[in-house]
Amino acid sequence: MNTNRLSPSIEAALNDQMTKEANASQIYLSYGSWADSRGYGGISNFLFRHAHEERNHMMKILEYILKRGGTVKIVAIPAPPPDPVSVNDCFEKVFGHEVDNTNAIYKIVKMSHDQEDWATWNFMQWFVKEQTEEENLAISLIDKIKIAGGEHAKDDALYSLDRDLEQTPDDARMAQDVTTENP
Ligand code: OFO
Repeated sequence: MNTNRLSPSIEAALNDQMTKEANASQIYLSYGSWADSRGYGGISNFLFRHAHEERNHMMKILEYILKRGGTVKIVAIPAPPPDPVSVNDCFEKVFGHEVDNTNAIYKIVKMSHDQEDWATWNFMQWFVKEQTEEENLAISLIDKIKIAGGEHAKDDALYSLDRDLEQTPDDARMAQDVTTENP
């Protein structure tokens, strides 16, 4: 009896997404190592924590495929892109990677909607929310570097930014959580 509750195309898309999350984790690891080697311990700490989060996203998808009776395929993870050339470039690249990942998530949401696979649609909603948070966080990084001077940020501004990021929480505040008492 076939107990696989995933269609072949959704199973394949989820497996691909699992690899994308693993790839995102490697990218954060690689950028974090770059930041540390340039003396930005706070930025690197922030990126390493994020690498860990991406790994957890990969596990969530792996577990979901198994729970739906599907087959997990572990494949090679593509190498991360070349190192950023500056902190500004690093944050812009982080934003770009998050947007790419959001688009990949949306494709699975659409696919599950089209195939009326409501379990997968429902499961993917967690990722839709998570990507909104992560894009939010990446936008706030770009805002911070803009204030520090963008590509022309001076050492003292980068020093404060680095210290600030060490304390930055991993989760961004969502618009839907805001109230008039707590704007
Ligand atoms: Fe997996 O959340 Fe970012 O990419």
